[in-house]
Amino acid sequence: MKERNKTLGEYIIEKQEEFKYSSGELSRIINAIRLAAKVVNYKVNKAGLVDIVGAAGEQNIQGEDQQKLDVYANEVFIQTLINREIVCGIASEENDDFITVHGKAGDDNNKYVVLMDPLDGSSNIDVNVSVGTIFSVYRRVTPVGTPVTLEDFLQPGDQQVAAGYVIYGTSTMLVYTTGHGVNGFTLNPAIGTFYLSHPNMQYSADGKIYSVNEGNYIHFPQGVKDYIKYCQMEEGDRPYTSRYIGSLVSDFHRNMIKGGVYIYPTSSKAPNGKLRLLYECNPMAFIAEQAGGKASDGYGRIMEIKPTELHQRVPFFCGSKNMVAKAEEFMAKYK
Ligand code: P6P
Repeated sequence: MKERNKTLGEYIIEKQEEFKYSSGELSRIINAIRLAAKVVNYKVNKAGLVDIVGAAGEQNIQGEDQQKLDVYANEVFIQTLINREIVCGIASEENDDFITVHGKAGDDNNKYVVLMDPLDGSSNIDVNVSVGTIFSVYRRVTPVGTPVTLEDFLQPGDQQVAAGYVIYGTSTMLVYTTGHGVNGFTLNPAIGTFYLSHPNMQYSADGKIYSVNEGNYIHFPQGVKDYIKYCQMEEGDRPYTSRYIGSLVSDFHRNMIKGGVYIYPTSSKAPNGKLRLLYECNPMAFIAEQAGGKASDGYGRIMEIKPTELHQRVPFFCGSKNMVAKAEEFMAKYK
């Protein structure tokens, strides 16, 4: 079968033996995410038609208004994963604490934990801008058969066994890695099937797009200010183009296809940055590195950071490796 016409289901079966600890459970996690993505996609695409947009009136641990779709997507992904009897624990941006998942027999024999941002960029929903789901998968580190603990979630990003995102955009795509490269699957909504449309996705070493919210410029560290001015300078292949959607998944996805760098730095308003290490930066970093890109906190590799809290925030520089390296050069001057 031609590579590009392969369905996600066929691809998962074909690559089964490549999955670390190939016991079939990781495949079942990807399959669960595939199903949940289709269910959420249906709702996201209808958002403008039914009374599901607009804040749910509550706030999540981040102190952000919960859009109704946030709540809905969170419930769909959590329930789908629980129903598949494959994970022992789930952490979500929308939940203050992690969820312990017991098997049907009340056992804790499942070996994986999933961390996710069920609907990232949800503030864009009301203005019809693409949003995304981000997920990260680890093998538990505490003994199988015992209740999952916080330790199972606070693992460095380089321990991930799988990571990916769903982008609900002009088309809906599932892009993921299990440590053997990055592949993108596009949903054919007419039949509800994901097809391999972007095999072996790669970040170019260089690019001409920088993505940062320049409205915060005066609050940025001097190294970031210097890098932005470097991007704007008339020299060589510069000035670069500034593109910022305000949706991490969308900016990341465009930069992976076209070449570019995404930066969410610390600022006087966000002393640790805004993005969360466990379910935004680490999964996107895993994908970036698997695609030949680079992911840094401005000084060192994101995936080597030892997490201390479930919802901790870190500064995030991610994309074409030479662009991230250049930004790190500017940051190093003021370390
Ligand atoms: P700002 C969405 O809330 C998000 O977490 C990312 O998806 C996005 O890149 C960023 O925050 C946008 O934040 O402060 O620039 O609006």
